[in-house]
Amino acid sequence: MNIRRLLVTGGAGFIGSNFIRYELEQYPDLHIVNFDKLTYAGNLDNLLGIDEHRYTFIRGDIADADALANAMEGCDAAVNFAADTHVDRSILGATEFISTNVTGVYNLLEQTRTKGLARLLLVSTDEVYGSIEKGSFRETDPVSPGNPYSASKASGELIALAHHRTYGTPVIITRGSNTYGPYQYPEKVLPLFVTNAIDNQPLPLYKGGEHNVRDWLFVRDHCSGIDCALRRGTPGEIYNIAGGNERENIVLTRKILALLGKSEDLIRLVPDRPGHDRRYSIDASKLKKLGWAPQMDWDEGMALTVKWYQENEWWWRKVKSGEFLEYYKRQYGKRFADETS
Ligand code: NAD
Ligand code: TDX
Repeated sequence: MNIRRLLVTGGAGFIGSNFIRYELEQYPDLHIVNFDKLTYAGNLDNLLGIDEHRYTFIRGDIADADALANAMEGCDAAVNFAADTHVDRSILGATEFISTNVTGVYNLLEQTRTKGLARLLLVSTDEVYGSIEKGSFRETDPVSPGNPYSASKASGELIALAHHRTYGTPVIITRGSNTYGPYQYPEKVLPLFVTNAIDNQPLPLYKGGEHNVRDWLFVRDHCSGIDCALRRGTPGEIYNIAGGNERENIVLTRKILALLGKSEDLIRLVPDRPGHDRRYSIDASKLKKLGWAPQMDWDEGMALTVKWYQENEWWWRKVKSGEFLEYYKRQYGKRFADETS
């Protein structure tokens, strides 16, 4: 599929900014339009050094249909990363999650249909399946989201699938597993624990969830998976993107501390996340049949990622200020007071 002008929504966030770099590197004739609201998680520092001749930035909200329509003008295809993405924040309040992850997705579908775009790829998550004790979910399994974030993502997906069936809208959905790498906002466990440990601050590991399992996917592998589904996938289909690196949270935590040469005394077992999903696991053989395979080994990816945060304090120290500090207090203040170890 030949794409000349690609709309990327949410391209100033973690995976979106890595995806823009990936696409510009892979396709020399491609122009990217990045449409991003710049919420607390959007950060133009993530895109410093991008070739400005092949890139346009527009600030806007996907829940605003008119602004989105203007940004889409002249584009052949769109990839949506724009979302409210943090489970713990969705538990504190989910209004924004519904606006962006449901209404925003509906606007993308409507604009894709009316403007006749060749493809819309919606970046979704393995969390829509819910937790699984044994084995791995396939794309044909039912969704069973367990928190407000994953429920909002599943809602957007269902509207998209119905849109495809009703109007033939050429939408493709990917469900990626837990992603790690450079430029991840430090509310997520990995960058939070790495940056806290660098500062000798405690690591708030959810007690009862120490043995919960996540499947770690390096961000570049997530980007190549999205690219593969966008260009080689079939409209109306869903594709899992799995890292193939299932690790218990305690194993991840110890790995971070070992890479930084820090003591395990920094670990604090704090009250658990309500409704905490125990294990995520997905089978990516459908996407692998299209030619995708993850390239990054977990040990290498972890070493590279931890090193990136060590070498880029300028990036995360700016982020870990203002709004972040207020959030941190709200999220962890009482937890640290109630800690059980
Ligand atoms: P992020 O929180 O780092 O970035 C989200 C971006 O979306 C930010 O730039 C933000 O400003 C923008 N945004 C938010 N609301 C918007 C709106 N209404 N209009 C326009 N822009 C808006 O997110 P991320 O971790 O990069 O995740 C990107 C996508 O991948 C999300 O859809 C998420 O559900 C999905 N995903 C993430 C992971 C993960 O582990 N991080 C795993 C699987 C799937
Ligand atoms: O302080 C913490 N302590 C802790 O023990 C945090 C923030 C998390 N955790 C645990 C909870 C989870 O078991 O670590 C695990 C990972 O937590 P998050 O980084 O919040 O990710 P998760 O809830 O698994 O969701 C992520 O993966 C799927 C992304 O945030 C989603 O956007 C993506 O869809």
